[in-house]
Amino acid sequence: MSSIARTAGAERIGAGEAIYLAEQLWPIRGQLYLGLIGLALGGYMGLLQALERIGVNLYPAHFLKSYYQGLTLHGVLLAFLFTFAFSNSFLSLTTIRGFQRPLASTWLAHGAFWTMLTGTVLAAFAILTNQATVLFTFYAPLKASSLFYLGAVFLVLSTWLTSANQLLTLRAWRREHPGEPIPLLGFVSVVTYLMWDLASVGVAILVVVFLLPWSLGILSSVDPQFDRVLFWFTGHPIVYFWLLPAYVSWYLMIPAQVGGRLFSDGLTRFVFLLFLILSTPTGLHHQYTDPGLPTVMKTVHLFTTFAVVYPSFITAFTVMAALESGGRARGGRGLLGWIRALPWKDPSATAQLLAMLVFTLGGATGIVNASYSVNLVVHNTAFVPGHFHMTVGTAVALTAMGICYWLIPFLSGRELWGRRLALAQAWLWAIGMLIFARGQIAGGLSGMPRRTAIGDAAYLNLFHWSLDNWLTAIGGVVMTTSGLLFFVVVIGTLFFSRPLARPVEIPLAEVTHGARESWPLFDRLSLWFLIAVGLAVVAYGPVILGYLPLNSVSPPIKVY
Ligand code: HAS
Ligand code: CU1
Repeated sequence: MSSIARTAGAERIGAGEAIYLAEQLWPIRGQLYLGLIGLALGGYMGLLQALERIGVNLYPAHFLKSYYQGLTLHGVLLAFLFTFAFSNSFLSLTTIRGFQRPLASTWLAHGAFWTMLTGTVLAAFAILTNQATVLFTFYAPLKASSLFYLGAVFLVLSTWLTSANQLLTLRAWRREHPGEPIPLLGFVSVVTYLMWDLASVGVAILVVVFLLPWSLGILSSVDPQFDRVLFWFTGHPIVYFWLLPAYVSWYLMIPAQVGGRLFSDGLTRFVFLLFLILSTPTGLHHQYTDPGLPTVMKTVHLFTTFAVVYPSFITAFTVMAALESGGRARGGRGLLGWIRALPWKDPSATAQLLAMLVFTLGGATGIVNASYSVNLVVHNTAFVPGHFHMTVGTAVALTAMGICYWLIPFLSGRELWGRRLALAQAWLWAIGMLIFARGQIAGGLSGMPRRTAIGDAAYLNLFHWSLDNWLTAIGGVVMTTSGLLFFVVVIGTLFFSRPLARPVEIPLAEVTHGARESWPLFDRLSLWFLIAVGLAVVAYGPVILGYLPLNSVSPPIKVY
């Protein structure tokens, strides 16, 4: 009842349900648009990097002192600002829709926006004034200005406030619905953030206990190796914090958008719980080549990494089943006819279908990375950016753009402007990305290092990377064109489009095997969280205990 009482004065958009309070919608909108600004600027830096590959150096023309300044901007704006802000915005909305009630705290919703903005301003200021050329992994002993680390603190804080708000909303919902299964959309939204709450502890300790005091001169030196352990404690599961909002859409929204059904409520819960418990105890797969860490524990993390691939395999089959049911309901016949029958004229669905297709390759290259012995060949080569542009750069980013094609009309009350442009945008992104990834992956396999201004490298002529670099550059230009189209559509929708004739609804799938067939055990979230903590302790306890005492010998270094 309280939710109904609280809806007085609500802004009536979407399905016309007054669960979306105007004062809660503005921080949701604000974070979405802030994230998109990050996407625009960060993406633009990508163009400079791609062109650098063929010897076109545009950095001075953009008042950037070095390739590394641009690359830091690229990584931080895209991997932290865009992803976090989009996630906070989208999963706050799905929390409201899932629980069919407003968020428990408007204060926390506003807090999430303001901390996100503060973090962005601090980190962007540090990078733009060339005080932070440490890339998005900010490995010590590379040192940035304290403003950069403070910015990171605020960005993470913003995600924690969002999570706290979700948990309070879940508690309020439980009081109102004793004994009922948690609504699936609410469940996946909350579990995504629970996973991240645990995962982010590593980087929180790293920044607050070590890097921030070090950058302020309170600590004179740090232990770079130990810092890497803390970084990768968060650094692997962060990729699932980026990915799971896309999975929320693939599981719960795309089936509705293609006219199909989600296969199983219980299986969906199970997949998200597997991510909760298995995402964190895997970080050493980023450190296979690091000295000073026990091989046995690297091998343990190898196995957990392969375990966390499993929920993505389930996802591939489940989502495919939903797509097939949609394609057949739309008249698709035969073995593959259902694929043609999918709504390829709908830019929102098409963008996400293409994101899934590219993710098949992104996932496969992840399995290559994860294989200990093969990793020794590809580690620190251009193969790795090849991998992660097909995952975060496409599965996540292109899905987010696809979501925006209904979300922005939903939030702004205006029709999507330029549907054909949006459709072209989706295809260009996927095609550009495949060309780009082909360049990076082939280059990486023939030894091209990552994070290097290759166009300027003295040894460039000793290698046969010319085709790889050209493909990277061409792919980058095609993606930039796609990015430009995306923002043309967004701006067209916000400023030049008609008000919606009919309200847009948040697409929500029907489920073949519903909540009644799921297990109540899945809803005991504190139990699952404890299991996740337990596994993280088992996977990291021996690594950390065996490592101590710290070897804090490294003074700060600023190279660029
Ligand atoms: Fe990764 C490095 C292993 C997934 C991102 N990864 C990175 C880095 C980033 C990143 C940013 O083990 C670089 C970090 C740095 O700066 O150093 N990754 C994996 C594995 C997976 C994986 C095993 N990565 C991701 C995701 C990311 C991401 C997701 C972002 C969102 N990654 C590694 C390793 C490294 C690494 C090593 C370190 C490398 C090194 O040496 O430095 C798995 O989770 C992947 C599982 C995914 C699948 C794909 C399932 C497919 C689906 C689509 C189905 C398609 C359908 C379409 C339904 C198995 C779900 C049908 C459509 C029709 C139209 C019919
Ligand atoms: Cu990883």
